[in-house]
Amino acid sequence: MADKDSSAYSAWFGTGRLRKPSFKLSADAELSPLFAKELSRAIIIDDPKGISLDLSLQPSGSDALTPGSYNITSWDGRVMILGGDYSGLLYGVFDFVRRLRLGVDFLSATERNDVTVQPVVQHRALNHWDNMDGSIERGYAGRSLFFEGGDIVFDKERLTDYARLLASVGINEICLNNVNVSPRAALLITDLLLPDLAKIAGIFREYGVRLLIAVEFSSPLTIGHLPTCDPLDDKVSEWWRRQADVVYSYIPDLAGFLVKADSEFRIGPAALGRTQADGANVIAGALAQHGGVLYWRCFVYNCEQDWRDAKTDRPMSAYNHFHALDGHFAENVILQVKNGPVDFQVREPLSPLLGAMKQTKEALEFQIAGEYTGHEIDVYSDAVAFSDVLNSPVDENKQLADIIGADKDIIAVVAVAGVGRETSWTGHPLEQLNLFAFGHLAINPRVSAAPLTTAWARLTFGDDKNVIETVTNILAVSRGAYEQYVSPLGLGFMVNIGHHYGPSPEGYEFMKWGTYHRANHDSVGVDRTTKGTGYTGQYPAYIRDFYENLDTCPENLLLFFHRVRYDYVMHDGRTLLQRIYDDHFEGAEKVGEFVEKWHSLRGLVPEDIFIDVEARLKKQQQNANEWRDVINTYFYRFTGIKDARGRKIYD
Ligand code: GCW
Repeated sequence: MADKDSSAYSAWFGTGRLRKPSFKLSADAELSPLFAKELSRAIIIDDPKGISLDLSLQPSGSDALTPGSYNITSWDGRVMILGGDYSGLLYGVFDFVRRLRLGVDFLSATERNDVTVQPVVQHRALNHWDNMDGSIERGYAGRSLFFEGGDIVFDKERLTDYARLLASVGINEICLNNVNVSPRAALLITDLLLPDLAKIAGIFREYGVRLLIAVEFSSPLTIGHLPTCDPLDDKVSEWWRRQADVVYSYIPDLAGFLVKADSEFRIGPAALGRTQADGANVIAGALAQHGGVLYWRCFVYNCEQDWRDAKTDRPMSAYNHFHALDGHFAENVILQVKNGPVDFQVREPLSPLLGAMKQTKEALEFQIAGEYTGHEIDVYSDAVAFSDVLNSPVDENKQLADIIGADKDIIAVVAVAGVGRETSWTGHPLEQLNLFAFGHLAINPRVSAAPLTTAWARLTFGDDKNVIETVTNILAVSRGAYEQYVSPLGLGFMVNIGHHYGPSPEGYEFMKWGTYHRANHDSVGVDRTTKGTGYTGQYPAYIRDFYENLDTCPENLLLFFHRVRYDYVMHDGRTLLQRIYDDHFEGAEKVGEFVEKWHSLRGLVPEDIFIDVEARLKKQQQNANEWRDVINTYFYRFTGIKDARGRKIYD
C-alpha cells in the first residue's frame, strides 16, 4: 500500500493528503499559514463561510501568552484566536478547526468560549530512526520520508503535509536520522549534505518545527580525521565548535544534536575512560554558542552480559551510569531517558532515573514505532500506554506527569516516530491515534486516553455513533489485550530474536542482551528487591517499598519485580500459572472480538481503510493464537499442570 494516494485516509490534521499548506476551515474558506504569519498573532473570524480579518485590532491579551500558547475566544458570533507567537497562533487555528469539527458552536451569539492552552513542555520532539539508504530501523510504515539511496529526498509536497500534520498536534522538534548514525549520515553535519538538509529545515520551519541532527560521537576521528575523539582533548572540542558553526550557518534555528553513545556497540566517552558528562559537555559546549541543546541518550548498558551472571541486572544500568553525575552536565544538556528501565516493553515500571537528577535536565523518551508492540500489525493504543506511564507514581504524592514542565525535572518529551512513506503515515490506519495522542500528551500530560481516542476517531471517521463506538472500543481494549497474550504480569522479552515480533519464550534467555525471565520448573520472574538484584533500591523509599511489598506491587508488574512460584495465589485467588493461562486465552479471544467488531463496519468506513484494517486484524489473530499456544505450552511443559477450565493446551 506504499505511496497510494487516497483521500479516504481523511485525517485529523486536514482532509487526507492536502497538497496546499492551508487550513481548511470550510468549503470556501482557506487560510494560508503565511498569511497567518503576516498577521502574526491574531485572527478574527466572523462569518461561518469565510474569514474576515480585522487588522486594526490590537490583541492586548496576547502579550500574556507564552510561546506556543494560544487563546480562542468567541463572543457575539465572532471568534478571535490569539497566539503567544507564530507557533501559538498556528496551534490555535488547528485547535479551532478541531473544535469546530467536534461540534463546538463558535458562532452562536449566546455561547461564549474562552480557552487558553499553554504547552506544559517547551521541547516536544520526534526521533525518526531513518537510515540514509531509505530503510527505517524498527519502522513498519514503509520507507523513509527523508532519505533514499544515501541521499536526502526532497519531496516538497509530502514533507509539507508531514510538517503540517506535526504542527497540528504541537510537535515542534524533529530528528530525521537514526540515532545509530551510519558513516554516510555522519556527514549530515558537513557542507556535503547540509544544503539539502537546510531545504528540509525550511519546510518544517513554516510549521514551527525545528530540526535536530543525530550525530556520531566518534566524528572528530572519522570525519574530522583527528587522531582521537577524546572529549577532553582541545582539538576535539575545537572541531565540534567549528562543525557547529558550519551547521548553524545553514540552519540557524537548529534545535540541537542528539547522541547515542556507549550503547549497543557505538563508541562513547566510556570507551576512552571519560564520563558521560565529559562526552556530553564537549558537544553541548559547541551548540551553546548557537542556542542549541544536546539530547544525550541514557540507553547505556552492557549488551554483552553473561546469562549465568545473576547479579548484573540490565534495568539498573542507566541509573548506575548517570545518577552520580548529577550536577556535572552543561546547562544545555538534556538527558534522554526511555520511559522504562529495559527497552520499550509493553509494561515496565518507570525508569528510576526519571526525576532522580535534581540538577540535570531530562527528556522522557517514548516509542510510537511498534517494535515490541505489534509492528503495526497488531492494533495497540499508545494513548492508553503513555497515559499509564504518565500516571505512574514517582513518590508518595506525585506521579510522573507532575514532574514534567518547563521548570521541572523533565523539560522535554520525545517519541521514536514510527512514521513512513505509507499513505496512512503510521502503517496501521488506527495507529494514527498514537501520533495524535503523543502530541496532545506532550502539550498536556494530564489529558486522559479516552477523550483523546474519541476525538481522534471522530476527526478521522466522522460522527456515526456505531463507527465511533466500535473504533474507540477496539482502541481502548487493544493495549490490554496485547499485554495479555504477549506479556502479562510484567513478563517481558519472550519475543523472537532480532525483529521482536511473535513468541520465542527462550529467544533471549541465554543471550548476552541481559533480558532474562529465568523460568524453571517451579518459578518465574526476577527478584529485583533489595534482597535480590537490588534494583528497587534505585527508587525513593516509598516507591521501593511499594514495589517490594507483594500486597502493593501492581500485579501487572509482579514478575518484573519478584520471582514467584507457579502456585503463588494472586489477589483474586487464582494461581499464578492459571492467571498466565487465562491471560493468554483471553487476550487471543479479545482479538477475535476485534475482528468481528471491525467486520460490522463494512460500508460505514472508507473501503480502503476497511480492507487494510481487516487484513491486519486477521494477521493479528494468527499472532495472538501463536502467542497463546506457545506460551501456554511452554509453562505447561514445565509444570505438567493443566488449565483449570480444560481449554486446549498443546503437549
Ligand atoms: O530497542 C533497541 C532497538 C534498537 C534501537 C535501540 C535504541 C536505534 O532494538 O533498534 O536502536 O533500542 O533505542 O537505541
